[in-house]
Amino acid sequence: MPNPLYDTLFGCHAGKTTPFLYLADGTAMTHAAFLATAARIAHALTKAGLEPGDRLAAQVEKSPEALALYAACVQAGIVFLPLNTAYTTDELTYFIENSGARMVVCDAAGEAALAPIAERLGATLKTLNADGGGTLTDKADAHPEAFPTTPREPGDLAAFLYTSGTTGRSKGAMLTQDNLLSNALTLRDHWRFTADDVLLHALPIFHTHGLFVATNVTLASGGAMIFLPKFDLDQMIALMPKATAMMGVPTFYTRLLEDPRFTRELATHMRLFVSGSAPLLAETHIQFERRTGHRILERYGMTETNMNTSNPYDGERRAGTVGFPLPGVELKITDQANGDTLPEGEVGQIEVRGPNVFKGYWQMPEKTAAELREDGFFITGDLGKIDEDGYLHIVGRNKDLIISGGYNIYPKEIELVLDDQPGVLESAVIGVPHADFGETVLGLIVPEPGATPDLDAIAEATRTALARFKHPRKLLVIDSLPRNTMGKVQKNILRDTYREMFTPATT
Ligand code: MCA
Ligand code: AMP
Repeated sequence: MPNPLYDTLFGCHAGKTTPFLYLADGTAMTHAAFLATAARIAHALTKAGLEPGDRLAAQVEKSPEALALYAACVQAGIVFLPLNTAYTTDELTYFIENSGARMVVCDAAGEAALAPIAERLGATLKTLNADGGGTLTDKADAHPEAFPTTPREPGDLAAFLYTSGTTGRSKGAMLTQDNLLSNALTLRDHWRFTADDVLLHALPIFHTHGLFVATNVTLASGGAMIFLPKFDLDQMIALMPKATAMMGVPTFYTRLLEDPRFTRELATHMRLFVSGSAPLLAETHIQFERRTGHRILERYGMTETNMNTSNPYDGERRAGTVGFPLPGVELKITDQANGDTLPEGEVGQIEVRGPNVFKGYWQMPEKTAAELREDGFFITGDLGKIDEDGYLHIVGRNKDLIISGGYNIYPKEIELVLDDQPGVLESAVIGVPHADFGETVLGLIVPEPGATPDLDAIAEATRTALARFKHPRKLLVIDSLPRNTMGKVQKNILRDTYREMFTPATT
């Protein structure tokens, strides 16, 4: 009985002693060793009582074992729910509760804080540390290195990824086996990945970019990854000559360009640089080509859809655009008012349909209905236009979203915390340009009449409630928020007023 995602990405490498992961300590892990680790973990999961369709929430550091946990879930038919390592206990509680996770895997350092929550919610708690040890893998070592793969249908769920919303409540995007598999195969072919490729992997593996794009594409091609715990400029420079491809958020590219050691020679062995998750400035694209002779290939995707469009591999990679719809993906620009398709060149909302588009938001039928049309088109919330040559330009967002260093931040979530603080009447959180992160978070606070809010105490409250990357880099007290005649806060005016606050970057 088949399990298409496991069979195509993992099972096909059974018995291969080819390198899969090159690690920062100079060692390598073969495909066979990786699969054996995954199989042992799959045994540990099923022994702990997990069944196909159960959710497993993992907040773990990047390591071969963390990746093997993903493979184990796919092999055992368990829905994998990776979580940003920066999330606070408050944030984690929501994800565990909302997803109904039956197992939570965390670093030993987080165990004490999560234990009462896991117990209250009836989830088993296991640990997996950055060095691969922990209660999950210690037990797993005793298990056989083969696991009978659980059969799955293409429409069965493979993963949940949480994405925030304009109301501040995160939504669990349900991704099926086929969503992940179809996209991995399309990207592999489109970007010409083969078993000869070595991908320089410095992205986190708890988001689409690092897990379902970079990793799945490498697995689908039989290639290898230089698997770094995180982006570290010195390591990137030292290891790039051993790689053939890199995928990164724009911050990776601006940081590389700032370093004089990053030269044309360093990139001669590379055949492809891919950028996504946030807009790549045309200026960065041009500077990169001047320095290296390579044109970065920019693509566009979302948690709910994986990848939708890509610049061409062979044709012109056009700066400031995200290219064309991928094979199998339909894309249209529509009128926000009535959903009608707009003529070429006009700006409207971007809608996509294809095998990559998710199944809906977990237990949120109204939110699903609001964004996923009955005919299968997903309303992305991005605004764009298609130029006369067919390239898609993303010109803005129809959603209140900040993207900082490739991480999405929904202002509403932060405003809810700020509004709750003593002396605060109301607040507005905006994204302002930042040289390193692209955008960063600015919090504007309107005090209650006669009150003087304690900004240090407010900053402390955000630290407890929200992951570090969401913290406002600065809090400012202002008299009032600009509003339109409907009473809606005019964030565009605030963004214009404060646009130079962090440029050039000082924080
Ligand atoms: C770290 N910090 C951040 C960010 N990252 N603050 C805001 N935005 C961030 N992205 C905090 C750190 O906790 C630290 O706080 C301070 O900022 C400076 O950290 P630094 O050492 O400079 O950062 P870093 O550790 O080098 O990380 C920067 C990074 C990283 C390499 C850009 O954020 C990263 O790997 N981003 C990739 C995100 C990603 O994979 N996105 C894909 C989502 P303190 O000073 O207090 O300690 S998937 C997606 O969007 C869709 C589907 C798609 O199309 O791909
Ligand atoms: P996420 O919630 O992580 O799925 O983020 C998806 C959002 O990131 C998209 O809706 C876009 O707003 C943005 N995004 C992803 N890739 C690009 C890109 N190449 N250019 C501009 N925005 C992008």
